[in-house]
Amino acid sequence: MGSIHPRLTQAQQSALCSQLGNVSLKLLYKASVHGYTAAAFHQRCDDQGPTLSVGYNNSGHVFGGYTSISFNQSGAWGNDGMAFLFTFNGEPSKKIDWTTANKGKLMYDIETYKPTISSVSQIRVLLIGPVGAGKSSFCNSIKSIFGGQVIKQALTGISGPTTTQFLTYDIKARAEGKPLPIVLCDTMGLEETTGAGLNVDDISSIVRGHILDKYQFNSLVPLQPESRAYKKSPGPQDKIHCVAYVIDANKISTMPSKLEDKLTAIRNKITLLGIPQFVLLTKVDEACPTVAKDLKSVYQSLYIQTKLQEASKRLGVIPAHVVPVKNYSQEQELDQSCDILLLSAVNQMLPGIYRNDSTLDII
Ligand SMILES: Nc1nc2c(ncn2[C@@H]2O[C@H](COP(=O)(O)OP(=O)(O)OP(=O)(O)O)[C@@H](O)[C@H]2O)c(=O)[nH]1
Ligand SMILES: [Mg+2]
Repeated sequence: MGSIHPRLTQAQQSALCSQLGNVSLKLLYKASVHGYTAAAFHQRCDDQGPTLSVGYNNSGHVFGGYTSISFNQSGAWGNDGMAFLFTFNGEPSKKIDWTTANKGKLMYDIETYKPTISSVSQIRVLLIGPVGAGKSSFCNSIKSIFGGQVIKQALTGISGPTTTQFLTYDIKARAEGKPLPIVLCDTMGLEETTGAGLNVDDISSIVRGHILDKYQFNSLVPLQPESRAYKKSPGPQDKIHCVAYVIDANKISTMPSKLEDKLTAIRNKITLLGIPQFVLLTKVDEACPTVAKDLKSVYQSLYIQTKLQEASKRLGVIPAHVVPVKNYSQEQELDQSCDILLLSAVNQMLPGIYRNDSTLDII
């Protein structure tokens, strides 16, 4: 269209194109140039095939819709199974430094992190989420980064091994072989059906430090205080200091309501205990082909952005605490971008613990 250009940035255009398949965009109508009238709009946009409409407001929000059928003036309703709405919020997309130097810094920051809770040398992060979301893979991934090679300690798999025990992972920093000040606690996956998967009542016991490492979960009956496996007087080091909900980016929109109810019940308990909560949005590579090709585009992907927003709403966790990750799954070798995204996620959880320190005493 000569020298008339859309206001959409290149990144926003690529994000939209990544949802539409192999297409190129052509500007048909720009209200500020062609006139803010329905007649001017229809003159340029009718019968043009699939169309994207984009609006901009003064707060920097960009929003719009896609229709696969042409605009026309027949006045009749149209049916379009391909139509969708989208928004970009006004904040600039998060910038990550993807350099080797930053990877080193992120690792150093984690290794040297000092928990501010008295008598606690290691922060315990509890991973909770539906079956197959990537909890065990996240433990393996963080272990791999600090071990300098892909490690598969925790058993993972879609139809294969599923976690049935409470498993805590001490992670050694390669340099000195010292355990990191963060312990990842893996759990059994949540399931939609009542009486299947992790029993929600076990979560309070885990969080309060009553459940020991390697405890075999029973979906039907939560661990009872009379049981020998129940730690009667846990210390501050046994308690959970941070909760991360591990959610598959591909499944957030279709999450069954019963599963969402379980997550809401869990969140309400954790919130009452004053424990900081995060969401790790996994499998961003499977969710968006652009991200699969280049993980560095993760914060530019419109699709991932909408999934992050959706996860924040459904889980009731503030947007700043919802972070995208790609775990190691089939890979044989470490990848710097993958490491940096995972390390950024861990780093983001650490200062949160510091801010909420004062409320931890009431657990
Ligand atoms: N592509 C991709 N695959 C992933 C990612 N995270 C996990 N996976 C794969 O998803 C499957 C399930 O991962 P797990 O780590 O076993 O999931 P989980 O949450 O521990 O599952 P349960 O123990 O059954 O609750 C495995 O095949 C992983 O390789 C990811 O970020 N990207
Ligand atoms: Mg698992």
